[in-house]
Amino acid sequence: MRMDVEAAVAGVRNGDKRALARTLSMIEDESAEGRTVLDRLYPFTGQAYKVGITGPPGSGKSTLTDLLCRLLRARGETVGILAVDPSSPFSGGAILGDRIRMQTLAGDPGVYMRSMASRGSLGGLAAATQQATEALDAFGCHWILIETVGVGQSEMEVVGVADTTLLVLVPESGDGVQIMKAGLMEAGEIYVINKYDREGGDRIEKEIHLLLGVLHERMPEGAWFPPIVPTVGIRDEGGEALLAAIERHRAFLTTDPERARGRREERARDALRTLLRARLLEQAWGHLRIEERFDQRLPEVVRREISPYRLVDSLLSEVWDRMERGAS
Ligand SMILES: Nc1nc2c(ncn2[C@@H]2O[C@H](COP(=O)(O)OP(=O)(O)OP(=O)(O)O)[C@@H](O)[C@H]2O)c(=O)[nH]1
Ligand SMILES: [Mg+2]
Repeated sequence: MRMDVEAAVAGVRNGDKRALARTLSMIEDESAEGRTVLDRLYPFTGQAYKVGITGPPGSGKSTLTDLLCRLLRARGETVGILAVDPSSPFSGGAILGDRIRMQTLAGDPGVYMRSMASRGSLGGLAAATQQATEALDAFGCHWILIETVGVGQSEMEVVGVADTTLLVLVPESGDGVQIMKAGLMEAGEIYVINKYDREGGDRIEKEIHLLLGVLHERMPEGAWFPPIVPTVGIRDEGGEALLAAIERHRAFLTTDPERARGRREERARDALRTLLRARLLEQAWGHLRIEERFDQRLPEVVRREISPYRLVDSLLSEVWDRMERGAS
């Protein structure tokens, strides 16, 4: 085991894609080796810039990820791509399709691509994504693009790992009120209206602009005003403008030292909290066999012999008891 860890650390540092793949698998498996590798790699992280790409299914996230990747490669930058699917415990058809479509990129030594699915993991996909970006960072990727399908809470947590988040909408995403209701508005630092070749792009652009104006008024002085970038992903249109918007946001975050420091702190706090939460759940649920006890005692609740509130208290005290005993 020890050897595995050493080999993985050295391999990742030396740009060996096989070692990186092995490390990412360890992370997905939530293994102790994976954490040791990450611990050793940590001093070499902090260089990559992370961009989250989220939005409703089929809005063009993969198309734009691919486009951004090609533009970055043309500048000589290296790119890591994580395709994350919170909704499915398996790598879904869409991601698989993307993989085939993106094979042109896969042959490029400056690109590393990986899809990640939740596998029903309690530890949380956000934590696994966070860790995966750290491995890619230590591997030397200049940019990490994190594509996530969907727009729910877990997707937001996944893209929360990113420095800049793109919210990809399309003319069919509905009117402003629908977008508001879907909880989409607070999500992005950059709004992309993809499929601008279709009817209604200018309409949705105006509505989003108005909504952003209203939201911005409630923000503190000097807050970032999210730009709206129209794109036609399938025709490679708008990619440069999108990259320029990302660079502007990056500059916004990094040029003011005070803001940059605050941001780093916030990031570290988020990362720690995500990890801690994931580990707590994993330990309580997994190692301490709470699930077995849960199943054993469920019938008591069904028969109304005990209330769920009392049962939860009782299960938790069992967990703490066992943890204490395990620790001593
Ligand atoms: N008309 C039009 N079609 C586009 C555009 N961009 C992407 N598409 C098409 O829209 C479909 C979905 O694109 P993807 O990039 O796979 O979308 P996605 O958001 O990654 O999809 P999921 O990962 O399944 O949620 C594909 O058939 C694309 O060819 C665009 O600008 N205009
Ligand atoms: Mg996709």
